[in-house]
Amino acid sequence: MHRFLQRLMIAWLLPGFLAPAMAQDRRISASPQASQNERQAVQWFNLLDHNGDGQVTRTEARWAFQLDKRLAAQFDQADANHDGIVTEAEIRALAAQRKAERAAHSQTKP
Ligand SMILES: [Ca+2]
Ligand SMILES: [Ca+2]
Repeated sequence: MHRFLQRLMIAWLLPGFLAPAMAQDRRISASPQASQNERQAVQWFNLLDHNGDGQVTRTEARWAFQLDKRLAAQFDQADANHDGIVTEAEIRALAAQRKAERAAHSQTKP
C-alpha cells in the first residue's frame, strides 16, 4: 500500500515539476507604455498559452471559447495567416490595429 501511494505521488507530482522546466518559457510582456487593451491582450495571450511556448494554438484556447464565444471570433481575427496558431507578432499586430481604429474613431467624433 505504501508503495502504491509513493507511485501515485510520483505520477502526480513529476509531470508538474518537469513540464515547466522542459517547456521553454516564452511568455510575452506588455511594454511600459502599452495601452490597457494591449495589456489585456497580453494577459489573455499568456493565460491561453498553456505550454508557454509563445504561441496560442486553437486547441490551447478551446476551453476559453467555451466560456466566451466572442473569443473564438477574436482568435480568428488575430490569426492573420489562418494557420490555427496565434503568434506574439499576430497578437501585437491586432492590438496595434485596434489602437489605430480607436484613434481614427475618436478623431471623427466632434
Ligand atoms: Ca502554446
Ligand atoms: Ca497564425
